[in-house]
Amino acid sequence: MTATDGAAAPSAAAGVVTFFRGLAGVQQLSAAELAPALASVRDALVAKNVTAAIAERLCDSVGASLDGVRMASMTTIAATVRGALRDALTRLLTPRQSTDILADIAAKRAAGGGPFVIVFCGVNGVGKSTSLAKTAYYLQRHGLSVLLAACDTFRAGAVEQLRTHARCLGVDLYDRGYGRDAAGVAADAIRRARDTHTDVVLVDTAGRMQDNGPLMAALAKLVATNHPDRVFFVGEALVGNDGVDQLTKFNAALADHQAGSGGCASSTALC
Ligand SMILES: Nc1nc2c(ncn2[C@@H]2O[C@H](COP(=O)(O)OP(=O)(O)O)[C@@H](O)[C@H]2O)c(=O)[nH]1
Ligand SMILES: [Mg+2]
Repeated sequence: MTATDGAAAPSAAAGVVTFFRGLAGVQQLSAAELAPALASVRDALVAKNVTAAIAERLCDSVGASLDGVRMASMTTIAATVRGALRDALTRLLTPRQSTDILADIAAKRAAGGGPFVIVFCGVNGVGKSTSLAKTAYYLQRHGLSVLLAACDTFRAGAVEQLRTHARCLGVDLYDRGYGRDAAGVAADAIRRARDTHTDVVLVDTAGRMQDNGPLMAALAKLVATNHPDRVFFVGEALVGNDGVDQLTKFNAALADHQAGSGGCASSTALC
């Protein structure tokens, strides 16, 4: 983008408001009058690679906030649309599960519940092991002891990569080499952490494509048999809407396996 492009482009919020300009003379908004403007907003969001389902929910939410609102002037419309958009986005982006990992770890520790276990999953090469190492560093900085569990027992070099991270960070590593059942390695690592009173176990896993049934079942088994406190899905930001497909299928695979094994789906929802 050139400097001229940037100067000419309206801000994102102003851009959305322009779709509502036609309503300037309307005294009280109704669903029918809002429909064309909301349809334009939805099309603009989809054109900007926002998932259709999210664009739809956002517009429904904004529409519900504006329906019946009295409009004094264009200034009122602009402020009302911005407020409705902000509220709708806040509602959409507010996590349903606690994101205060430190508090959750402290709570489990206080209850004597054993090590807090986090599994990292995602497709191949997205940065699972790197994110795991960064998380270990973050937890260490907050005074927690950490064990890395080398449960990518498939990809050549995965164990050595994690060993290097562990050495650089000065944290313990549990590994049993390659070709092992990842669920069993994770179980042994968690046992080791319990015996050594380690606060957190970070479980590395092999990458897998969301459409690969057998590999997804192996991940689901690891999760269902080890009951981690969190499953972190690591995604590549640049893949756009494919990330939603990945996340949905990872979630479905874990939920299906838990339903089959009578497990509790909520404890392992992907974050
Ligand atoms: N640019 C960039 N590269 C990253 C990031 N995270 C990981 N990488 C690199 O991507 C490659 C794969 O990372 P890795 O953690 O091994 O991915 P995994 O296969 O999902 O475990 C490595 O070369 C990392 O250094 C990131 O956030 N940005
Ligand atoms: Mg890895």
